[in-house]
Amino acid sequence: MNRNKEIARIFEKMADILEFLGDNPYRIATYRRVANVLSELNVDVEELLKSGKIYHIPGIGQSSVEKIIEYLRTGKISKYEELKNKVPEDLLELMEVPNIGPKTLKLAYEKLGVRSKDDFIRAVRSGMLATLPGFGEKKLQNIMRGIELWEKSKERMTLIEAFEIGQEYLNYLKELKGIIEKVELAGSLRRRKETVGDIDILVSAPRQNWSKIHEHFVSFHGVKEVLLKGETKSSVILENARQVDLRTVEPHQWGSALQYFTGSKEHNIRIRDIAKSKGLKISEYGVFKADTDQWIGGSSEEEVYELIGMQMPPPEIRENTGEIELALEGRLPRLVSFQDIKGDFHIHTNWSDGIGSLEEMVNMAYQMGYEYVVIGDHSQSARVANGLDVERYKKQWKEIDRLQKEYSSKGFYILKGCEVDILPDGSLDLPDSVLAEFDFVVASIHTRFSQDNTYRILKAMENPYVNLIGHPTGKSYGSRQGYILDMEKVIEVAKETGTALELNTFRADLSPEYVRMCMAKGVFIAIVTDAHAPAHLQYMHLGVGLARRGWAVPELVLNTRDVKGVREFVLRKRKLLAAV
Ligand code: DGT
Ligand code: CA
Ligand code: CA
Ligand code: ZN
Repeated sequence: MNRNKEIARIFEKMADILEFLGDNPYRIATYRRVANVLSELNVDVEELLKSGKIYHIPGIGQSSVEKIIEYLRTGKISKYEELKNKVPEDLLELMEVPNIGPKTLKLAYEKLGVRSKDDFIRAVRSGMLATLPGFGEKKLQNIMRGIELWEKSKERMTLIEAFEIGQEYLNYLKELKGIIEKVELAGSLRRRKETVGDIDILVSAPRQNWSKIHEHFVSFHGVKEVLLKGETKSSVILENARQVDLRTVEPHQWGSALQYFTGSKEHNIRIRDIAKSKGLKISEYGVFKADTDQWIGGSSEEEVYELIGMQMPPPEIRENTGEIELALEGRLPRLVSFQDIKGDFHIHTNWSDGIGSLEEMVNMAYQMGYEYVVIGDHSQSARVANGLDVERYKKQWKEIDRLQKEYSSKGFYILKGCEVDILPDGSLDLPDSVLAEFDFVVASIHTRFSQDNTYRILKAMENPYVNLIGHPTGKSYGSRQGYILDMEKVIEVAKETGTALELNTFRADLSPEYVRMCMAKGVFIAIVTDAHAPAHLQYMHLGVGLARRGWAVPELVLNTRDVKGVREFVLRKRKLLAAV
């Protein structure tokens, strides 16, 4: 594993502490230089030590080399441990905040008695800091803003937010046509994790173009702060406090770098071990023979995996949760992909709380390349969402019939559906006689989460007309806690009753673990966008990624069925529960 980054960070920290302590400026500069050199190196520092080349690198002196050796041997640098004890931990953390340097903290420490993060924030807010020389209005504002950004940047963003920033950045980098060769999102965003820490982007290009690329990268319109601008790596914080990292590699390193920076870390650790056991060595720079260091490949990701004798697991399942074993045996399942998706089961129009008209939403679904869409406006008890009563549903059906005439010739179907509320006692917000007239029914809990939700959902599933349980867990991207629910029981009864469970792209509420449970038990999931505007329908791409993280196979994803197959699914349940 490449340790350069970790070691660089420690040297940076040591420099910060020395500066805080008012140490010799020469020594501080030395540490900062080592940190810079290390993070810029495109060779593993362990390699440099082995070959002795480290002694020839300008900027890294003898005593720094000794510290590096110590770190590689013991995982610690004693000088750093010693220095850390001289500064309150809180202040050490604050030094990482943009616009707050060790010098500022030193002043605050000495003149105002600031000993903790809270002390410092108080000193800023109360105007105490402003009494010190050199702290004008502008500087104080920057410090406050720095704290806010820093606190926010410690939160993870939702996949949707990360994806939108990532796409915008990709398009921006693609303006460098002829200068860059390939560009791709990496890290947890490429793995479609439901929350993303920072956004990682990888670019391949001939080395002579790199500085131009990094210059362009840090000049993106939304950049608030450039954390690092180097030859191989740059890092920025955007106005919205999100961090984006860029790496540049040479074209022949593309595959191994993409493999490395996609992660997950747990997956990569296993991959390295497997390579080792075959006398190979994998790094972001390629696949090498372990004994001779001869480069044997890595220009494509497929090649990396092929060279160590395994199938390439899709990025979404690279979590070391069983994919490696199956890939070694050549038995990875085929996961659902966007091309398999024939429709969306849960979208809203401006008849309830959507902002798109029926026509606009249907048109967008058609543009997605689907064969059908289910209109799923809220039922009457959802008053804040302008839910529909029976009269209005009937009116809407007329509209749908009219619109269907236009779309029939295009082979596109608009299915009459609803998102019916599951009431506190588990009954539904519409009578069976009305539910029976819908083509497809989604039932969801929207209120009174303190009730027995397992009971409510089981009861809803026992209704012959309910085909899909909407956002079954009530959770939202890890931010809103789900309600208390016995999911195993829900999955069991879904199977018994022929009901599907929803993977809702707007909330990412069905976790990969639950999707895997559904797959294991033979329970259908439906990937839905819960779109409230036409543009939301495109989140199906992310929904498919979330489903793939749960190893969803096309056979158990309801959206892969054509309209006939969907009608069969509906009819099967009605027959099963003796409603026809
Ligand atoms: P995040 O940003 O917290 O959502 O998660 P990731 O997976 O995007 O992690 P990040 O941004 O720290 O690094 C991106 C990828 O680079 C990560 O998935 C694997 C690789 N990587 C980065 N640093 C290390 C490391 O120290 N060891 C290993 N094995 N891999 C690393
Ligand atoms: Ca990341
Ligand atoms: Ca990163
Ligand atoms: Zn909904």
